[in-house]
Amino acid sequence: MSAAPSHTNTHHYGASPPTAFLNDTSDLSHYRRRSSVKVPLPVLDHDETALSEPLLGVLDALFAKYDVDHDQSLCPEELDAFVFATNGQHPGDEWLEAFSQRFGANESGWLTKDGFLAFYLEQTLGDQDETRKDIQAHGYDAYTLQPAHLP
Ligand SMILES: [Ca+2]
Repeated sequence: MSAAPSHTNTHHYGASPPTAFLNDTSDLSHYRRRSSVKVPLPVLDHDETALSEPLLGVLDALFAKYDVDHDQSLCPEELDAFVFATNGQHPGDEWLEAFSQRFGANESGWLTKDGFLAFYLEQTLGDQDETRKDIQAHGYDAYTLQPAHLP
């Protein structure tokens, strides 16, 4: 009994958190209505069997960008440039050829756009985040699927 009995002031703290929580929630819903807030877009369609329209738009643009000679295919040099920009690696000619043959190649053995999209469908079905990371590496927002420099 060396210390005097403490006052009960501390018990009043219990009243604060619920109020603060309610305020936070209403702030958040207000924030969501602002146009500047990022809305995640799906990378797969509703059935989760095909790539979503927004992702197809991004992949179209990327394929066109790396198809430097506009022959509707990525030759080993073009594909290598794409892979390097995506993950910082040069996988080598053998890998590039096998990749193109596996997903879709033209008579020259070069990756077609269908092949490019087939790869992204397979990867996205297996790991959606991997595809979001890929497009982020190319300057797109991983969640809005928009060019990252746009507001
Ligand atoms: Ca080409």
